[in-house]
Amino acid sequence: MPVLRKPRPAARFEDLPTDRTLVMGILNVTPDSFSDGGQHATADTAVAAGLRMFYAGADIIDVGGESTRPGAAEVSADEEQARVLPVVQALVKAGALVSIDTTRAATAAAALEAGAALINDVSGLSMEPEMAELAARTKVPYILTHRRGNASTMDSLTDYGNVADDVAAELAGVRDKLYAAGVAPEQIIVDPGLGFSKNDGQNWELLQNLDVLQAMGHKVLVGASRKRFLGTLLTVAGKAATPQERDAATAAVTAISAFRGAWAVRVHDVGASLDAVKVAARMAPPAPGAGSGNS
Ligand code: PMM
Repeated sequence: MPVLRKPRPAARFEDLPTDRTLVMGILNVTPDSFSDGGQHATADTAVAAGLRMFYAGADIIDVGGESTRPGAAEVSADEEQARVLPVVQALVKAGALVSIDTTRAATAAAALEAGAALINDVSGLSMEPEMAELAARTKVPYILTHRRGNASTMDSLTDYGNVADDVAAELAGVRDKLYAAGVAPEQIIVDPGLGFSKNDGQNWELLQNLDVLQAMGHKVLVGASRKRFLGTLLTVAGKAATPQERDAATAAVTAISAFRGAWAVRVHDVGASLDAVKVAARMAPPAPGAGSGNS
């Protein structure tokens, strides 16, 4: 007799833990992302990698089908959707909570249809303003990432006065467009967009001043994983650390971001960041009035 497995209930955003920073695992289904490109070039290998992250404890799996690295080649919407949709479907079926990393409203809509629960738009609404209507209509959380220009121009758009203040002000400007389209404040998650139109020093300054973003009143997501500024920091004998050599530094950024109250971190190495998050949660000062538990 065939063994009938009970279908897993779909994961829900509302059920995510609230007593610690969340860990979002990165799943790039692309041939050319800067650190894991080519590893998950087919749906099967991508699903397997996503499941590994899910079983390692990732709270959210962020699936993307177009590389966002500076100067990356554009893929068509059809190609992007052919890459991500089977992966989203399979991970949702396995019980994972999935976000869709795309700058295209049509891809986001198709991924939501396939079961994704969050929109992660690294363009900060600058590519397709229809994203705002989609978020308003579907009421799903929308990750608003700071970026100037596009993948080809962003590296040259790094003129800021005070980078944290400027990023917060520019995000607030886009947020107003989201509000005007009918998106609710609690749907919005803000992200400083580390590495997107920021130089190394500006990335550090943003991490040092996360409170400026937190003061906007939204959840804050930090995406530092394996980024170039970590490679530069870890330079040995004039050679920057490779992306794969940046995971311990990424976990250190996770610990500090979590300690400072980030809502989530977006990382490649889920296990290391989960451990870091647990350390930070244990070290955080107890809420006023909370007992020691030993009495
Ligand atoms: N970085 C990348 C892609 N998507 N999404 C958000 N919200 N924040 C980020 O910092 C971010 C992102 C680029 O890194 P990858 O190639 O490792 O995915």
